[in-house]
Amino acid sequence: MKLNLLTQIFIAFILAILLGWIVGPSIEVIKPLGDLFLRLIKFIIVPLVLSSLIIGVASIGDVKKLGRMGTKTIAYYLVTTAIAVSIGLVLGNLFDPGKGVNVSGVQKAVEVKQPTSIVETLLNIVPINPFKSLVDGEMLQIIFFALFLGIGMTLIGEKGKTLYKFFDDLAETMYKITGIVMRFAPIGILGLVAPVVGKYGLDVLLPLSKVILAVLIGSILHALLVYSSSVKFFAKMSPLKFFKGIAPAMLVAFSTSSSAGTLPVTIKNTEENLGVSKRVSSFVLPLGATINMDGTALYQGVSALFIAQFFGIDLTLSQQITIVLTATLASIGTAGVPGAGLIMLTMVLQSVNLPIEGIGLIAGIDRILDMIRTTINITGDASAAVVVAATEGELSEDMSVNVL
Ligand code: DAS
Repeated sequence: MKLNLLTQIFIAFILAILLGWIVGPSIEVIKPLGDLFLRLIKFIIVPLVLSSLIIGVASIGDVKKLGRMGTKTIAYYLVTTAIAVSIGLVLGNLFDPGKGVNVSGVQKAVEVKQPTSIVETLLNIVPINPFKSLVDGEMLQIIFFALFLGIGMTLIGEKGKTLYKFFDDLAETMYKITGIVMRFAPIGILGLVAPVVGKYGLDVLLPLSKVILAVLIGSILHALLVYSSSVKFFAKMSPLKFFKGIAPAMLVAFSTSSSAGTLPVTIKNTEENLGVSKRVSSFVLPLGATINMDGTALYQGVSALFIAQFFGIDLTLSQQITIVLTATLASIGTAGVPGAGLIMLTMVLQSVNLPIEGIGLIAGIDRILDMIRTTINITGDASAAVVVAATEGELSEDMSVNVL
């Protein structure tokens, strides 16, 4: 009996948890399988995002409609991210994760790279040399380049046809390659998840279990409250159909901790399972994978309170409002790669004068937190694609849920 790919991925996921738990740290030996899968999905990201976003923009064919879609997309991203960090702060206040933590159980402070300031992050979006941006995989600059190339092609009309055909064929080719790469997902997920489970014993997880719990419960609440109501209200879509349709991408995001790496699957799921048109998915999703990080913002709300409580610092309401603003803006500059949120947490802590060495307290379990927040990040992107498609009349109804 041939199992469909979603079932294979799910079985691989359960197997990985069992293997990691039974075998323990020595399961590390299969980690290269996970690294190979991560490399395969990173190898397709740049040509996929570039070609799909150019076609996404050019196929809109109307700069006014593009402006409207862009406004809706950015507004949705900022509002949902602000809600996410607020939920994180509420749960951080309710759970008091930083009170009475046993220091011996947590990792010593680690050297965390200084993040760029918000102004630099926004300025950095404009590429000085777009070809260098492609080579370096600078996603925000690639998106900027693709947006303007798409707009330019729209403005030159007929003359842009050849270029349009080239990028359209490239996008189609990249989708096909994505399908081939995703056949390797079950093995890759085994190699990604089992070593993580094997590495984190209870001695590391227990002292910080309240942090993990607060992020997990906050993430589930955010998904159930915000995404369910968004797809229901704007698209008349049943939340069950939404979550079932995006489940494969959620599993890949959880396993890879990379929104960018999951992007090919997020695009496939939103088009094939949720009925989002290619030009909406090609526009909304590459943007979201880079600038929309609800899970990360929520995690930063919880972590800021955890660190404040650990050091016995009381955060005033205005300081917590500052955290909402900083985390929302910081999520724009957070790259869709593993561990990016931990680096941006520095900016959030600095905004309210919290000791940044507190980051070392959670660095030890950041991989676990990253799996959870990345899953929410891509689910938020998919909900945005459904909302924008529905409000632009580009959501087809009769979609059975295909599995990858
Ligand atoms: N892992 C990042 C992502 O891919 C999120 C983060 O590190 O916060 O979305």
